Amino acid sequence: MKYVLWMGPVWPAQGVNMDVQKFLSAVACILVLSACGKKSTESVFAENGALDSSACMGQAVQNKFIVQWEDGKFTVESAKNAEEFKEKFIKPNLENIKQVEYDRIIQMDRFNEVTTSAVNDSWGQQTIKADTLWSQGIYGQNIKVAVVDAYVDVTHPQIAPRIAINYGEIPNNGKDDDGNGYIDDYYGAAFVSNPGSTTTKSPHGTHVAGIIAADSSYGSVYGTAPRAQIIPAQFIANDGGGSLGDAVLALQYAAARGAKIINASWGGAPCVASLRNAFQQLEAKGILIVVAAGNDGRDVDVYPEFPASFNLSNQITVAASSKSDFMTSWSNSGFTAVHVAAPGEQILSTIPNNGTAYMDGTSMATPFVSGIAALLWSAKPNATAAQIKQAILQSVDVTSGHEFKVSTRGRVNVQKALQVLNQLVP
Ligand SMILES: [Ca+2]
Ligand SMILES: [Ca+2]
Repeated sequence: MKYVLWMGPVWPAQGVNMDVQKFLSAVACILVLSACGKKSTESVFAENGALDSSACMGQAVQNKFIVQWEDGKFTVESAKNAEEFKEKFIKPNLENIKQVEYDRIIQMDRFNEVTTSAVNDSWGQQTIKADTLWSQGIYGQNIKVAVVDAYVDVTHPQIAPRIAINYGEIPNNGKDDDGNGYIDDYYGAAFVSNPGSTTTKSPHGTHVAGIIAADSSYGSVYGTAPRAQIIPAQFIANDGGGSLGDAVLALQYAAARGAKIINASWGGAPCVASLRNAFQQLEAKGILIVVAAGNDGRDVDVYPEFPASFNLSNQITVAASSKSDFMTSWSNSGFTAVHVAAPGEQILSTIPNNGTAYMDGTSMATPFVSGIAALLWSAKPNATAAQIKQAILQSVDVTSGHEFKVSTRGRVNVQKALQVLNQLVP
């Protein structure tokens, strides 16, 4: 099982026919693990009886380990092998370790993009009525949204003004000037332990960032929340490779930088105790996570994808609607785990080197909802993540004849969402 960037058009569903039984046993083991009262070197090591390793379809990295500490922090550690790691690392630190998992290689599928010269095409922003908030001076100002994804081009003219600068940090001096544990994180940080050989920048992260917050004063793309601030937290290399450990570190970084919203336009493997724990920590910090449902045309209530199917209280999982306001043929769906639809077909946004491109995917639908959340939060800064989620879910457009196979049956509408939020947060 691999993690994929949820961008269409539809990919072959290879490797995604998850064995439900294996999944269930993995879940059971996670439950057993969390209920486990007595700690030992073996019991905290999730690969050794505590978690069914056969359900972990991503390739384990035999010399790297994701450690979750009792204080909630995650680190990724190295050792020659599991035995050495248990002996030399887990044993002396057992008291402070909550859980250990093998790190796992995750490989994104390739995706298509259609580059285009500058055109004005903001059908998605129009469909969700973003302009009705802009005309009230609500632009997502002061709200930080983390793009936990591939590379984000912070020099793109429409993105550069929207990056959340870490002013305590001096860039490119090889030092962690602000002492936050991350060297030279002036714009953001990258957690890519294996950069691969591809030097052409992946367009995915820049496209996602543009849908959230592209500044239309400097180009043809309209961001949904054009004054929100983007925190780039890269864990996917240009060749589409990444690891579960890097994803967890990127999520942790986003939270430390003050993200209110985390955009997760990716998904995959069932072996995800660390990922779920990381999501739950974000929940405890009041952060909203917006997650792509995936592009396999499947019901994720029946065939779970993660993180799409976690269905945590701080999570909104997003399907992709078409220009004609139907579900796209390739979008994943589910009446329980998927909450809303948002525009995800022929979406114009930014790509590296001052470019623009059309792309399809729940990867593109997800940042519309992240942008909506930023707009709402900037209108009501004291709202909780639960209230923002409630406002978005209770205000969808449900059109007779083309209801969506999502828990709300509808497609997001930020004009109505603000009305609901105004009721929830006077
Ligand atoms: Ca720093
Ligand atoms: Ca520095």
